Amino acid sequence: MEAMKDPLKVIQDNREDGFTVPSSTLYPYQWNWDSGFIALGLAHSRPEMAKDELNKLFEAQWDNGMIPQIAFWNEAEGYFPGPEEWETGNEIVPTSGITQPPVLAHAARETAESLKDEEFLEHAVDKVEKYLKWWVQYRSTESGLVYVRHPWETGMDDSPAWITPMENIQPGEQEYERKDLQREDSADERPEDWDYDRYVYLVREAKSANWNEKELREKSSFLVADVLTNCIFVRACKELSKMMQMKGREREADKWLKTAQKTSETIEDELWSTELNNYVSKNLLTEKKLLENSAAGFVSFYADIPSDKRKEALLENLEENFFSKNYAVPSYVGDSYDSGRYWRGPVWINLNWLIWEGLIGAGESDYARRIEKDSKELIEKHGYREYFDPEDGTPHGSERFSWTAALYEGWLSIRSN
Ligand code: 9WN
Repeated sequence: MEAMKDPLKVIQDNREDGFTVPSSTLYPYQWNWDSGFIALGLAHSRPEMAKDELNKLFEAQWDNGMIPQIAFWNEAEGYFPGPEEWETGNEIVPTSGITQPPVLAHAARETAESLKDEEFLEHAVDKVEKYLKWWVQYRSTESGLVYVRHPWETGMDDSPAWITPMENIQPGEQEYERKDLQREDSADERPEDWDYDRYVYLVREAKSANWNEKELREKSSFLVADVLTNCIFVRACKELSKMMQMKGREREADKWLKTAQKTSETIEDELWSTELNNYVSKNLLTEKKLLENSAAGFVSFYADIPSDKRKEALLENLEENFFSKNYAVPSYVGDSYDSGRYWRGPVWINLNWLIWEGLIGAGESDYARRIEKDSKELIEKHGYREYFDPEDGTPHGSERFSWTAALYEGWLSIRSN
């Protein structure tokens, strides 16, 4: 059985020159938050590998501070949109023109602590600080929420929460060739052409604005304060603050804690849904909440956001709607639920990891244990797959998926209590 094999073997097989591709078949380049999860999973048992992974990602940082969603270090076939579509003009390496949630800050702090490597810590602080400043300068609302301008930036690309904001986009005829449908086993679980037309439209819209964030703040057809990205941003600011403390930079450490605090308070004020007992995202073009019951809301624990009252309501929702399937945690429950379709229901190991970590921090170890147990069982039965059916565990998407293997390795190397 796959899982009886060493998870590190999967990582090694997916390893290129200094970084790991998420999957050698479906995603053959370096992805931002994938590398963050890979480094998080390896930080304890293989910190040198985690360090290489992060250093390579840092190298792709733009002059303005953004760390892109994809760095096209290598030549590969089979992925659309590739560098010729993005044409971002980045000098060091061709990249996409959008980002992903900043998981890398947490991964960098764990790696630095594990390695006790001053040089790496110094470099990581520089890079992460520049990146988080970019979020604050170019991607924040006045009230302190961060926002995304493409569903791919959320990492949960096909979440039902993006249906309403995408309905406002009129993409017209877009010419392009989808390459993700070449694999017959997963083709009918991938986003539909309706979604792809809009994904491509948004890429071309941003390209025609020369990737100018100020201009895109005014004219992007998609502007969403994604709850997941906000929670990961809050945690990232706290992680940067810890790294600054490790360097004795107390005043800056304090400043980043204040940034985290401001965003946390706004998440509390603006993103809570009493109807759903969950935190939700908000469409900034209409100022309306996107009322979908998504596992993203539970990542609030990871950022230590919920007050006691909300914590109780969240746990009730988790127990009633997300623990009621055979395997925790389905990525979404609600009208558009589909147990096998991409981000519309299946269990994803990276989300499970964030929720698990948050619940441990919140002292909810029983809930956390269930998530760890289910995740391990899915992997041990079905291998290092990209996502799993929450009802019967059917594995889906790519095989030998890197973050699944790395986070499994992480669970083997850290105990949950
Ligand atoms: C677009 C690489 C990425 C993940 C995302 C996941 C999927 C890409 C795609 O694969 O997205 O970024 O082409 O579908 O949704 O979370 O980072 O694993």
